[in-house]
Amino acid sequence: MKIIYSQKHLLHTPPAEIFNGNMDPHAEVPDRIENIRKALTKELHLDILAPNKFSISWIKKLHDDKYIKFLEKTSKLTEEYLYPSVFPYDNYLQIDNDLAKRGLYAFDMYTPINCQTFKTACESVNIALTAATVVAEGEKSSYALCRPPGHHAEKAKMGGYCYFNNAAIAAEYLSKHGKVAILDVDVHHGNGTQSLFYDRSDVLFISIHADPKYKFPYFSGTAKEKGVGRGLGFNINYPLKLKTGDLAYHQVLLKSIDQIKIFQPKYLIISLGYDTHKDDPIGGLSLTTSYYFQMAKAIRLLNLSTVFIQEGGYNTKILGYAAVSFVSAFI
Ligand code: Q9C
Ligand code: ZN
Repeated sequence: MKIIYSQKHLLHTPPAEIFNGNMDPHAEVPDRIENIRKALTKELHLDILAPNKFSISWIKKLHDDKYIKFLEKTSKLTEEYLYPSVFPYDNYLQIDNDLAKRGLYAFDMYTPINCQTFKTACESVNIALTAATVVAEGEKSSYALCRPPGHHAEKAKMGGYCYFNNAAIAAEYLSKHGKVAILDVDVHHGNGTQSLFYDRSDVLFISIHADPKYKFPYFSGTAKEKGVGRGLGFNINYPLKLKTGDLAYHQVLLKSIDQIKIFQPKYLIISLGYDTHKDDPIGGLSLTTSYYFQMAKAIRLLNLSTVFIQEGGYNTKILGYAAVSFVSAFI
């Protein structure tokens, strides 16, 4: 398995997320990816590959032009992180005020922008696309150590610590070569990925997550969301009760795997979050470290060309162990 990593993510250091009027310390810290990288290289002796550069046109295939320009322009402004305060609600209006745009292109106050944001978000996409090309060229699997994460990012909105949707862009790239299934096992619903493929039948999206009635992103992730038009039936959500443990989780995973088999994709993308762990500070489910080995083993039995894309996971003490447990089943 090839691991794709770039140290540019170290420049991405959002200081705080604004929750209910409070500045809480930001959970999405550089140590997350550093700990995973160190564990995979030291314990499993896996090689690290640097990402290639890809044209911005790959991001433009799924994200709105004006949103991309806004992010690029705002990223030039300041070292201080900028947060939205006002959320314009008629997005067909011509909005010229930059402060208003901050809220137009965001759905929460957890995802601030500074002079490093555009660069690091683009590099995160480069990592995902490199992992996709490695697999398209014949490698059985690859693991993209993406940061910032991506699965909450929508066509024209950032949120949930995500700016560009790394997994969705990798899926779009691979879908030129064949059908793609995306299995999202981050503890949060992948609202961004869902919305980007909601009307498509060539990309299957399945998400297993903590019930959005109680957990972020709150506004999406119910079992009723099944896709529209040609995409009807190609979007599947499994919201789980809080504190769901290994055994109950595994039943749902096996069901998802059966649905992927029926779809017969050429490629599989796993949006991989270790925030399903029982000791994650924001997650809500109760998986054990050793369960990640079982999870990966079941996924491996599909015998598909597979790209792992790092999403969440916020307990920096367990991330290295969780990643080693997961990846051990794939090598
Ligand atoms: N006050 C990903 O896992 N909500 N994003 C935190 C704590 C934000 C998670 C609430 C969760 C975003 C990629
Ligand atoms: Zn998450």
